[in-house]
Amino acid sequence: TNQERTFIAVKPDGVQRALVGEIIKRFEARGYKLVGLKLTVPSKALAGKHYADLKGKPFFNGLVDYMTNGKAPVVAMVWEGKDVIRQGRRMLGATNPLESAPGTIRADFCTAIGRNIIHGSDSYESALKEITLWFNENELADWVSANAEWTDA
Ligand code: DAT
Ligand code: MG
Repeated sequence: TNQERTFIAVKPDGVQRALVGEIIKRFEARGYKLVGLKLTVPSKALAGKHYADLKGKPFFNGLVDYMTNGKAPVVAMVWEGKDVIRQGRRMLGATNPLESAPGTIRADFCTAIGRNIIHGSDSYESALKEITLWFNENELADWVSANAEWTDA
């Protein structure tokens, strides 16, 4: 099924820059369903697991510090809907804002790869891993959107 879930997080710079509402608005307006939402300052262990594939990169320590130093929390979310993993990545835009297409979140709201305001899972396997890492099962809401018959045909 294409009814899938993805992990989306507004990073601390996105929270500081008051872009949480704008980002939620884009996913809601697209027709996606919010099933998980919380403010949290992740531990270094959590951030390290989240970015495990980047261990050894020169920017890894800076990345973990920026995510975990508590200057602002992360807004962790789970969104559900048709093709939401791939569509979510398209809505975010390329990792480097210099390469992000205009109209994407990163192109519209940021300039630096190291402060690119938002995370989105890049595959089904990543989404499953990240949702499990950031949320307990009882923090996810199973609910039927009244819009579903109009958005999901
Ligand atoms: P994405 O967040 O688009 O999945 P990624 O998984 O390759 O990109 O990297 C995770 C984050 O690490 C990215 O959003 C920002 C940071 N990052 C990646 N490459 C970087 C670089 N060359 N310099 C600084 N930060 C970088
Ligand atoms: Mg990634």
